[in-house]
Amino acid sequence: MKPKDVTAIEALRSRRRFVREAAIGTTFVALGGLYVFADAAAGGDGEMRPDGRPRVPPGQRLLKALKPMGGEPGSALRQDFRLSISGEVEQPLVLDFEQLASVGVVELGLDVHCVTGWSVLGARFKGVRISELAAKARPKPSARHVVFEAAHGYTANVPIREALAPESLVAFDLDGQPLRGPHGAPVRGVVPNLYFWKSAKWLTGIRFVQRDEPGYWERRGYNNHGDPWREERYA
Ligand SMILES: Nc1nc2c(c(=O)[nH]1)N[C@H]1C(S)=C(S)[C@@H](COP(=O)(O)O)O[C@H]1N2
Ligand SMILES: [Mo]
Repeated sequence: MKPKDVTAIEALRSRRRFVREAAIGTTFVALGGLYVFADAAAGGDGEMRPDGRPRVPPGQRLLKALKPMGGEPGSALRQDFRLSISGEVEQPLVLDFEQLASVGVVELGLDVHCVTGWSVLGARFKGVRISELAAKARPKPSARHVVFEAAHGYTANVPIREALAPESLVAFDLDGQPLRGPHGAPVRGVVPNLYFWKSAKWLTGIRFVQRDEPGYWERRGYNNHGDPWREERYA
């Protein structure tokens, strides 16, 4: 290979590295809303998170893509979708898909950790921050927990602080495509800092409550909180 080609390849390599690094934390405005592409959990391909915890929690192995884990699906049609925001809020809301998608869309690279032992790093979810929805509904000071409600009575409870973390989303696209049916189409919760059962698929509601209400799996032997770094797997 001629030295010139080697130089070109080196330039390409460093360009790629630059693009990869530049993508982290970059904010850019796109049609109709704010799009942020950021690797919220880690800052790229590092082994530690900004909070000092390892990127891969103990006892987890990596998969390339989400594995469909089942559950009883709701309608996958965006036109059928309604999201109610209820409970301890000043302004209860019901949003259809269009109204949801007009709130302020972000795209985040998020790590998900399933209690059964698999993790996916940097799954690219597009959606709306739950904190943005809360800003519209205005939780009362009495609100301490959030209950995610889904089709056929599935629920998952999350402490309000974790539900309103900047990386907690209501998501409708995954890796550049509309969410597929088995992953909760048209809209699912994504609470990446807790085990994935907290991320309700076929989402229908977000209810703010004063007293904690163990959800579907939490009443069936899963840990009430579900922190992957503490291995809060089962009760
Ligand atoms: N509505 C609903 N949401 C759900 C579930 C379910 O059964 N019903 N299962 C949970 C569990 S246990 C996991 S691990 C994840 C799996 O999401 P995935 O199928 O997209 O991988 O969804 C969570 N959300
Ligand atoms: Mo799960």
